[in-house]
Amino acid sequence: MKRQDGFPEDFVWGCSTSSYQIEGAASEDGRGPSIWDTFSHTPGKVVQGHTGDIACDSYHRWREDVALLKELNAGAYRFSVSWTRIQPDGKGKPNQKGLDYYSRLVDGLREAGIEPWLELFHWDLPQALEDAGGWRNRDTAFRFEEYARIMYKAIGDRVEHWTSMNEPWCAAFLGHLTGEHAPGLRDREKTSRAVHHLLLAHGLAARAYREGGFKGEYGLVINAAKPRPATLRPEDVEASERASIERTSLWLDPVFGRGYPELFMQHFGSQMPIEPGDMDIIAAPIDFIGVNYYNEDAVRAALLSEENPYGFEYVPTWQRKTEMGWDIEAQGLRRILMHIARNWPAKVLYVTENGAAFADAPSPDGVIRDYDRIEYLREHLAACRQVIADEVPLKGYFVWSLMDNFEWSFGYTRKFGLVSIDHITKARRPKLSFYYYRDAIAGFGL
Ligand code: IFM
Repeated sequence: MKRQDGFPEDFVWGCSTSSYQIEGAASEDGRGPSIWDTFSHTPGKVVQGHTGDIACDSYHRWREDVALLKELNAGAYRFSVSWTRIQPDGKGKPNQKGLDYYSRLVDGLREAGIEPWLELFHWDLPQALEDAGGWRNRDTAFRFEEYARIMYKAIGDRVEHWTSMNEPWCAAFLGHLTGEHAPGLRDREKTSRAVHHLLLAHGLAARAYREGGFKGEYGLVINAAKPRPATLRPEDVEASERASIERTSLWLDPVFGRGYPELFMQHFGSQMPIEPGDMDIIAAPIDFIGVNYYNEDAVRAALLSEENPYGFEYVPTWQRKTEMGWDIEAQGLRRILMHIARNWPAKVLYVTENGAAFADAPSPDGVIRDYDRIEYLREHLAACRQVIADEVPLKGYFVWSLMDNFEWSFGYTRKFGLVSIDHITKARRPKLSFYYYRDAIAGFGL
């Protein structure tokens, strides 16, 4: 059944956040340090020395967050678990206080009629595991499985939507190749090792979920991208395909049992620590792909070389940009969803993140009139409606983010929220986009 605005009645309307970005309470109730605690406390890594020590204080104020979601009439809340609240050293006996926190949150959401969408890993790897080699070390994948099993056992009866991890591309490439993210390394071979072990961890955790006999939906969330070709000349069209490998097929091909993309293997295969049986584990069946989409780039063909193994370069574009410097191109969302639906046999797709950072200056009356964000959301929701009409199995949409939060190496200087946070009092204040999204959920947004 379709609503008047063209969205199916059972479309999932949600908001997303992640543990390190919102929780704070960094050393409370037995939580151990993660790589993001270390990274943010390292001078020069995060703008203005910001850290997630207090963040939005959601660890204490989660009831307020749930009340906001209820006011929106959101159907789902996608949040991540801080691994070091559960296992402060990344292994062994679980910390009951950490489990209790997520158990209370899950119960609070369900009482408010909001489905919890739980994500096991959103980049905050236990520092103790990093000290033992992090994602470069095969053992980390098995530690992840152990942690996943703890979570399934503790709240698998009350959470019906699980994702193993968020944007493993960022954990691998920003963390190990460009050094912009924790652990801040710059090494191609370490990146390749991280890619394989992240995927192995995903597969082990997905398999463990099935073995546990749980009936919920299980998925992987990626920040898929396929830059459009600058022109329709065949060489640019081919360059656009190659430009999408590391963000898209590198993750989806192995998860759908096709092994790693050939071109990636030609260049980096010798660095991939693949052991017999790994590819079968990675291909454990999943129910959905979560797609995080913010922007689309454009590329043209360039000479293939060791420095440019995929033979493409970015070209200037005309689109307006957000405060991240990212182009605003809602048709890019339609294109990436179509691309995935055509090329991988996913039963269901969700847009698990979409949103925009803007400066959001409050008016003298204190109201944040974030019409730029409203326009962004409206255009991207229209693109979702379009792909649904084109029979892409898109079943839900989550705004990034419910509230302004710790935007990684940008600290609190980039604001994506529907709700602003007073960083002294931690008071929450809805922006106009909050009310826009409430209308969109009710069917009046387009
Ligand atoms: O804040 C991040 C989030 O943690 C992962 N996806 C992109 C968002 C905006 O940069």
